[in-house]
Amino acid sequence: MWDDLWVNAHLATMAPSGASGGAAYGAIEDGAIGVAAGRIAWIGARRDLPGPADTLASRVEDAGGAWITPGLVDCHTHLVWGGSRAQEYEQRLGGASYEEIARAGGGIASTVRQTRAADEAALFRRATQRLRSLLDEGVTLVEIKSGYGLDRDTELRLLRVARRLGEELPVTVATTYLGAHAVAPEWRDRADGYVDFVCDDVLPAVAAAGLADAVDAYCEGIAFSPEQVGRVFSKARALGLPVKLHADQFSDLGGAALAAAHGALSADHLEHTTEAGVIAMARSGTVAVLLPGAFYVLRETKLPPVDALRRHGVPIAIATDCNPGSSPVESLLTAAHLACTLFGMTPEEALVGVTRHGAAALGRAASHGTLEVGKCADLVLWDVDHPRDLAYRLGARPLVRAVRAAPAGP
Ligand code: DI6
Ligand code: FE
Repeated sequence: MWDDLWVNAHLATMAPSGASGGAAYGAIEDGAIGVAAGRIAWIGARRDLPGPADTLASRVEDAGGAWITPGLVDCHTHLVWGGSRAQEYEQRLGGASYEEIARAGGGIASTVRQTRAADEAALFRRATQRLRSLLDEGVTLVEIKSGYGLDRDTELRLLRVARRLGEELPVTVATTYLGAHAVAPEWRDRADGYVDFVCDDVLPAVAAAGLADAVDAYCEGIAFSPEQVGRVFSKARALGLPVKLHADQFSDLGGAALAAAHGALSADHLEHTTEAGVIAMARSGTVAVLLPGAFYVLRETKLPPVDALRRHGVPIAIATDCNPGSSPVESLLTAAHLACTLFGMTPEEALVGVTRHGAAALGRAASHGTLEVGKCADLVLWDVDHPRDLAYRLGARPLVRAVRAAPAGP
């Protein structure tokens, strides 16, 4: 009756309750998973299977005693860009700050120049290499933002590359249009005009082409004001696109509350978010996406309000923020480890952050992020003693196999 039946495995379902009865990590020791048409049809303890294994499925898969988790979710990346900013890393190590470099025409503007000069094939090739690093660690759902083209044609090119990555590699890609990342060079000193261009020219084209699943913006002193972000968000929502925000990374501009006021899927970074911002996020159901890779690489010291997020019940996701400037991080398990070591999250919180809450940050909680009946059968097999090892070990390669489902329909 099923296509596949996985046995000889321990399951970290990452579901808050359900088949595990609320155990830590949603764990089911000596579990079994039945898969039909790419979705989980049955999950539970092996002893509760409704019959002998070989009568239940066309194929019985022996997991060899592995722990199985849901496919990992990297819910914040900028994977597609041209060129390199390694020399800015050297400048920062020599004492220059990220903001100084940005204000002097480096930073995002430097990657924009290099990205515009790259053709689609070159962009695809380099992004494929980065994406493979993530897939080798069990990522099966990844968000990819544009934002290094800024003009209409290059932004559309980046989003097309992102869509193609999802077609040609075994991963589900959620695309995000991030036109309000920096003021495009041709709009220098005319930020409001650039925001009009984003709203009136690029956003409608992106929406009409079906190239974006969401819209993001960068709210910061070196980027866009809350008022400018509000205009982008209003237009995005009028076009039926959900929004998310780079919020309160270097300063508190009220980004978390702004995101919440627009019903954002997520507000990301949040180092400088106040309790009032956290409360607003709790009310709107906005996920907090913490990005410890950027915090680490920029050697930041102001910690995000993890305790307040916990107290107010805001779901916390963890992502790589893979980008050429602040977070050249191509490992989601490293981000999970850093979330524990730098932000004081528990290994279980970190693993929830790269599964269930990552899926929620992408509006895909119904299909991804946990091992539960009805969800995509994206399964990752790990050679670990316990799921906590995934956040504890740094630089390990414990993946045995990632199995990505390709279910018919949404
Ligand atoms: N995400 C971003 O988009 C910016 N910072 C961040 O954490 C800028 C990334 C860059 O420097 O290219
Ligand atoms: Fe980012």
